[in-house]
Amino acid sequence: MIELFTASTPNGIKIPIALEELAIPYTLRMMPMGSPDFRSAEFLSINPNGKIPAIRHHDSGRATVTIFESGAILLYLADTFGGLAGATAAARGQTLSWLFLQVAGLGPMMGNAAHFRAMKSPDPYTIGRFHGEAGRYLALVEARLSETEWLNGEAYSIADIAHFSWIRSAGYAGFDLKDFPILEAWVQKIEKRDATGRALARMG
Ligand SMILES: N[C@@H](CCC(=O)N[C@@H](CS)C(=O)NCC(=O)O)C(=O)O
Repeated sequence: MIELFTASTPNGIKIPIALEELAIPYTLRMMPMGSPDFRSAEFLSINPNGKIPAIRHHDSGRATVTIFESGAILLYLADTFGGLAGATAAARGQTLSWLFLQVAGLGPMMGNAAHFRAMKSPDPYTIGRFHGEAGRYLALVEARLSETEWLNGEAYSIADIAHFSWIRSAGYAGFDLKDFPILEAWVQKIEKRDATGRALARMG
């Protein structure tokens, strides 16, 4: 059984989507932003960085496994339960490349673009820097998806799940997906997947 500590945020929804795709049973421990649970001794023992998502995997007969960082959790689930990481070496390489690009690049840039845009007196340089970089990443993913249906070039994977979770919320960072028609169609396609629907419904 997987115990998932999460919230309805772009990083937080990645994990239930992957769990539903892989048909892995899980219990939800919802942690609304600002909750004191983020600083609890129990949660810090799972993620010393005090951020969601994080998981505890209770596997009968084996030591309990704890994992934090959304990219690490996605990879753990794919490797442990099999699937969503590319069936060939080439596709796995592309899955890892696009997954790491999301967690280290597109995610932080979009998060900062949204954060600084929401300030009372936004600083034009800061906005330009983060909005510009986030837009560059969106264009990069759009260009990739103009060549291949899914990011790893083979099949739907944890790389698509990681990007989808952020790109569907691009409006918060000041983008309109109408300006990225290929991304918009790809987001709609992922939203229509049964597993995505079940995950988003459970997250509330
Ligand atoms: N690099 C981390 C980022 C995690 C993260 O920033 N989580 C946010 C929500 S999306 C959070 O827990 N914020 C609460 C806080 O910082 O107190 C990942 O990919 O898991």
